Amino acid sequence: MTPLGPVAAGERAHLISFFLWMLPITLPILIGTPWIAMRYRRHGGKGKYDPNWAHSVGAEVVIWGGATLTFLIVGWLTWGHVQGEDPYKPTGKDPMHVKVIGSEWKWMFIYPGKVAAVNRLVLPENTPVEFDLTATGAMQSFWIPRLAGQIYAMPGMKTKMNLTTSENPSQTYGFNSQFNGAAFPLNKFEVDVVSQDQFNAFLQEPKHPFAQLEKQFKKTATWSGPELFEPPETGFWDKVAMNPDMLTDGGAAILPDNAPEQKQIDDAIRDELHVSQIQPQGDAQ
Ligand SMILES: [Cu+2]
Repeated sequence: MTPLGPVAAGERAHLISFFLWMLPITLPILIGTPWIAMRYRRHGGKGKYDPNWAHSVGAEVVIWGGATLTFLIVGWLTWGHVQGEDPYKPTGKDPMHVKVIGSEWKWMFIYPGKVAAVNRLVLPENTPVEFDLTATGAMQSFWIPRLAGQIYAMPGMKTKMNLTTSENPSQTYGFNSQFNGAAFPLNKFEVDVVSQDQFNAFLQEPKHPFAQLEKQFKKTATWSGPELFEPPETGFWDKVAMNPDMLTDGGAAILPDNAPEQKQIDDAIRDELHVSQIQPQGDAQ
């Protein structure tokens, strides 16, 4: 609830305004339900017993009129919200492009022609950014709560999300909010918003060959390799979007029982969640 950028700030403002505009409906229900139950209870109640009562024009007007008015207002606000915060609409002139590939259970970020990164998103401050999203394997949900989101990324499909980064350098995180298998809780990434100078330095950091990324990305469920790689050839992201299987070995989300990788994932999740033991697979029947 502490936004770092204008898109998240707008989302919070709308959440609060919807909450307030719904109060004329929710408050009378929350207060009226126990009050009526109390007043008209069978023993010791104060309400008049009137079994033949069936209709009141006044009550109808208040109930339906109030509800209609509220829905018109909330509907009108929603329309403005949808228009104003369309994730496909760039938040500024000439947004920076980052191409994203969500996979089980890691994220690839491609800065076209510059660098490819895994689980690390570095963005310059005060800059409009357009993410192009796709996925391999299971469906993913891309969310950077303090900046914007969330948008589903699906294999074989393309979508977009636009945001403006924080005015000053900041650090936050993004994650996959779609429950999708064993290592779902590990499916997070760092988000560093840095000055333009630091961003240029980031682009110059030493990189590993892209072929190594491609090979390891296919084979591992969670990522423990290096973070920065040479960028892939132009059009790589589009190729993956057309043919998501090229980046998975049949999908890692469903591991065979006793796969060696399962133990690695269990250990990593245990560390992350600070629990002492994870039930072996198959015990939960
Ligand atoms: Cu879809």
